[in-house]
Amino acid sequence: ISLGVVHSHVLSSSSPSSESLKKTIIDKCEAFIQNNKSSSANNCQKIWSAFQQAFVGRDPCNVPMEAYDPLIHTVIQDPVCNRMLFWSKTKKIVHDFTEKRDCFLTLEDTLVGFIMNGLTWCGKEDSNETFTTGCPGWTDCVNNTVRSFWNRASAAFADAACGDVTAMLNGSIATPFSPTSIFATIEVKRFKAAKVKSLSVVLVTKENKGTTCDDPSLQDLQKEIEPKLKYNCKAVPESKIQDCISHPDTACGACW
Ligand code: N1C
Repeated sequence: ISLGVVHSHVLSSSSPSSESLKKTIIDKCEAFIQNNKSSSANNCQKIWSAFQQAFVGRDPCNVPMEAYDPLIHTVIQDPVCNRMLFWSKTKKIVHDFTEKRDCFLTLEDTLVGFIMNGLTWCGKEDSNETFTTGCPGWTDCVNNTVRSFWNRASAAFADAACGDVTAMLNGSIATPFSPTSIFATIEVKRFKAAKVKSLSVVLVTKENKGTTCDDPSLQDLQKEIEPKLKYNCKAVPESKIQDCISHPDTACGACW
């Protein structure tokens, strides 16, 4: 069955002032639902209220990922077996690709991922305000508001994984399977052989230079996954993926 996913990245990417975080989130939520009828069981007001209770009134460096449990449980999201695309250090090319085609779906193509993508937010201890500036950065403290959200949303996305799963990794960096990435620390650990049949790594390389599928970090990845889960890796020149981005009629299966 077709889930009729429309890639709505273009619809909203405005950066909100602090008074309008609520409006930004509700607007993005409603825009997504407009374009993805399979999400229409969701209630954007309820999503906002579950979201804000995770961080309002809290020290922005002390928001554990579990704080977002109520948000994750509020969102209704169908799993899409065989089409889930994970990534690490390849954000731009991955989304340039999924924007053009419906054969793969990243977390940002789901309701929560779409809403929060590109946003910064936090609260303050003993205050009911929300902020979109002056919030701790990604590496300033481990349990920061934004990072904990991505950890929790990524965990839910990986828990829902089923069938053949794809991961696009960066072959132009020293360690394509970076041990500190969300992909390594959260997602890979949650792929369960009972549901996930295989993991296919697409290693994006610059014209057959850089790392190969023999890279030690990819050996580590292979060791990490459950033995019953099939693993394969293919180095694909970035230009080949770029060609697929400029020619959206090319069958997805021919892109790597
Ligand atoms: O740490 P990473 O990559 O391995 O995380 C990527 C991994 C993907 O498979 C996604 O499912 O984790 C999920 N994810 C997002 O969906 C996401 N959207 C935006 C993780 N991080 C995400 N961001 C931002 O990208 C986040 O705010 C942070 O700045 C980067 C992390 O990406 P990475 O290190 O390349």
